[in-house]
Amino acid sequence: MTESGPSIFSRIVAREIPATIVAETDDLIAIEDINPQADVHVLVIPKTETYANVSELAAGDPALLSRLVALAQSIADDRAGGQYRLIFNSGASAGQTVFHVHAHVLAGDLGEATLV
Ligand code: D5M
Repeated sequence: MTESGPSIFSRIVAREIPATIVAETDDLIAIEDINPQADVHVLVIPKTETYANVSELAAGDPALLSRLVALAQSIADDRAGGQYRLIFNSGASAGQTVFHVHAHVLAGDLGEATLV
């Protein structure tokens, strides 16, 4: 929660705005990215918005980060033979636009995707 209210991902978790949900656990949600950059482009997101970026998550709840990676792997197992690229943008100048930690899972035909 910021001065502008819950993050867009918290609003998706709360079903306040629609998204294509591909997996959900007690503390994670995985959705199709609204602007896909590859064949498979899924966001894996802790339900809590406590952590703005992957470093905060790693420091604050490493077990949750580990579960996030495991969910990314299972999505890639299902959809891309287990091979994938995992990207965390950390900071606006690195391209982060949503300050609620999330991993981009890119897989399949990556095309020209080098950044997200
Ligand atoms: O990535 C933020 C990502 O979040 C970006 O790839 C678009 C995606 N996004 C933003 N809004 C939505 C909704 N409503 N559904 C699905 N995907 C969304 P970043 O690393 O912060 O640049």
